Amino acid sequence: MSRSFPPVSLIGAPTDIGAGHRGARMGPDALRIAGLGEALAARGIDVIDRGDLSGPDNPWLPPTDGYRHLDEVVAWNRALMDAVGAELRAGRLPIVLGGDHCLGVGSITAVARHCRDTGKKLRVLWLDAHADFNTSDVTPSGNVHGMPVACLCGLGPDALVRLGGSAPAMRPDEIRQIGIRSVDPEEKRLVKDYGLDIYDMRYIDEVGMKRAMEEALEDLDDDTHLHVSFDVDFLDPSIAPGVGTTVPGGPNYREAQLVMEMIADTGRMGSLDIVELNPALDNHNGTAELAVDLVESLFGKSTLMRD
Ligand code: HAR
Ligand code: MN
Ligand code: MN
Ligand code: MN
Repeated sequence: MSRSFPPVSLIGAPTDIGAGHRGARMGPDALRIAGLGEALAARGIDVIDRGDLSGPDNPWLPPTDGYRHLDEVVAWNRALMDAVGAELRAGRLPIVLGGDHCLGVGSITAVARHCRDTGKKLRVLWLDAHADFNTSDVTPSGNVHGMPVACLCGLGPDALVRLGGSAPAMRPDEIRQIGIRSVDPEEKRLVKDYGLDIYDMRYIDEVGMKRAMEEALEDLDDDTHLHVSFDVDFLDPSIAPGVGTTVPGGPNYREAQLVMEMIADTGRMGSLDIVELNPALDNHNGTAELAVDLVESLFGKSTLMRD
């Protein structure tokens, strides 16, 4: 193996508190059953499974003031921020097993703080069908999994925006979004106002995934901590049906593999979220198995003999 990876810690966050469908709470076990830990260990990586965090149940209530379950979302994200921060301080690479994408707030707030404490630059790669840049004023659903990027950039409820103390956790120029193909009308205006760097499917169709990824990964240096937030609905639903909010027209199997291989080639990935997997909607755990296959590529498994 030509690359070496830091020791990895798996952190389960079994909740669907920010989602519009129940079932993502089963994501951590589905990824374990699909062999995530064993697959990484087989690549020579030191893996510890820290087990699951605990947090409030999903009360399944309608939105209040534009948010569903905001207090519960905050509780889960606080627990996750603490767990991710502890792994980073110990020199380990945390892999968050979600859970829905509201968890990106806690995970990335911890990563951003770690970067500030260690003098590193932050680059977030957000692999998703959605921009996740809604606010309580414009959300069509009240589901907080549609809001984490806005919260991280300082636009959202104080309890999430200030989760890590200093706010905002990151600047819009620290994130690149790949695979986007569903943005709500008012959300479009917000992502333009904030100047988000979005490689949407139209752009990927036009220039190809290779060039889109080269641009998204530009200017990484030895001092950059790369965080990958992998929303499984990034993938085309024909290969990944086990998610709550499928959107047609996503990356196919080879395009997704190329994304992961190009990230691995940077050697800079320092943390990872795997979110939105919903085993209740999956077919024989196939989407979880695909996610594990892609994560193996993120950790250097190449389909060609390039090592
Ligand atoms: N944009 C829609 C909303 O805010 C759907 C958001 C779906 N988000 C996720 N994560 N599945 O990307 O309600
Ligand atoms: Mn998402
Ligand atoms: Mn999504
Ligand atoms: Mn680090």
